[in-house]
Amino acid sequence: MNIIIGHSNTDLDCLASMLTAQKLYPGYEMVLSNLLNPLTGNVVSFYITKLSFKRPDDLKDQQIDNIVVVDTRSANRVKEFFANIGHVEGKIEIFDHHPTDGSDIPGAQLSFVGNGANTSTMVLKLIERGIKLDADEATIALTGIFSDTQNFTTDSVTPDDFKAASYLVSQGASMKLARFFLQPLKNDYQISYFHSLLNSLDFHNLKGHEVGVSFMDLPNKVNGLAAVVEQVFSVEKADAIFSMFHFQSDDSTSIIARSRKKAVPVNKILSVWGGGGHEKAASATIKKTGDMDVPMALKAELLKLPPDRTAESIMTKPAKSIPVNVTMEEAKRRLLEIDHTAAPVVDSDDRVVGMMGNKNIRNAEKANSMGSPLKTYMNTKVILIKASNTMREIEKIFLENKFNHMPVVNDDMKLVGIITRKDFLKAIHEEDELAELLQTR
Ligand SMILES: [Mn+2]
Repeated sequence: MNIIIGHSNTDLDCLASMLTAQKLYPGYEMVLSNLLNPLTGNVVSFYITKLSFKRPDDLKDQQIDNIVVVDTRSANRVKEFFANIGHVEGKIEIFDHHPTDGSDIPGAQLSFVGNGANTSTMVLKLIERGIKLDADEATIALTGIFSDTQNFTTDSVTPDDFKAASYLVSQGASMKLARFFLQPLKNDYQISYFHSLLNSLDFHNLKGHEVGVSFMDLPNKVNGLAAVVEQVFSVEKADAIFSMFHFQSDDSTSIIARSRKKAVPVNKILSVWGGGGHEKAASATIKKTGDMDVPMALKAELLKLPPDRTAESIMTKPAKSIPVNVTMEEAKRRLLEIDHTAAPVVDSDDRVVGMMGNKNIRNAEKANSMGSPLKTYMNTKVILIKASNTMREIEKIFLENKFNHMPVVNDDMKLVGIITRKDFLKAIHEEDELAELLQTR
């Protein structure tokens, strides 16, 4: 028997990768994990008459010739299949878009393409070979791409993800159905947990990272909590959230975490409890909670994070300024030299007392009073950023004020730098690269 497998806790990209792999490898049997994520469970149940799967148990005592593995290269994530497989006669081929977790399946031939969704890579192969899909297959594949790329908004998205999606739409993929399958909370109890979770989140600013933390004590285990956490995360703007669920029935505690910031890698943080996942989504289970104060232990882990960037690390320094005691004529000359549309005005102690911009100069020119003191024309309303302000705080300052140039001051209120909106956006854009630097330090 030739088989196609994906990772345990099968997600939509994995399911779609299996389905598209079967178009490339006709006659191969899809073997489905015993553990499906809730969205995958829904798709499988709606298409149960169309899709046929073997289960890991069906592999027992079977001769397995060739294996195609999709959406994972990790031996840890395919254990439930290989536990039932003896000697593999033929070859093992892997199609994956994840970096290695250090436990690559041995003896396999790896094809790694770093698209946002693994399904995209498979679909491109279908395009290459002129293989068509029916509307249902195209819909499932598109759902997989939407899901892993978070509707084409993850950093990992490539032009090929769009190319694959475009092909799937041409094959009749239904947006209506894709939307329906991606609707995460299908059960009433999930909606109710969604509201409780939203209300129980506590926000902490930990070294500049905004982290939401919740703890719920539940009598019994519940399915679909990850989807609830995901949904809460999508409406909250925290950098990361950690939702702890204690189940009284067996005294276990699950921690489900989501992050949108590379400097807060949830998989690394949860790895102390043997958690799995990736930087942006991970979970861990503490089997016997006992006397352990899980929220405290989690906070201790979070405090090990490197601090977020501050105004000091993203500002332009030294800030060029204009002394307050000059004339408008001189102010104009200085501003030209500074080559910005505005600059801070400082007193003899380097304290910011106002802002001088092109507009102020034009006003003085119109009034024909370039000889008058700068003071008469400068903007006295100044918004200051403190050198210690975090990215979050800077963001808030920019959102609440319309100025483009924000002087940065130290604890003594002396001018030390300047941040423009462009500087801030550039810093956001470069966040990931900087986060990597911070972590390797
Ligand atoms: Mn994937």
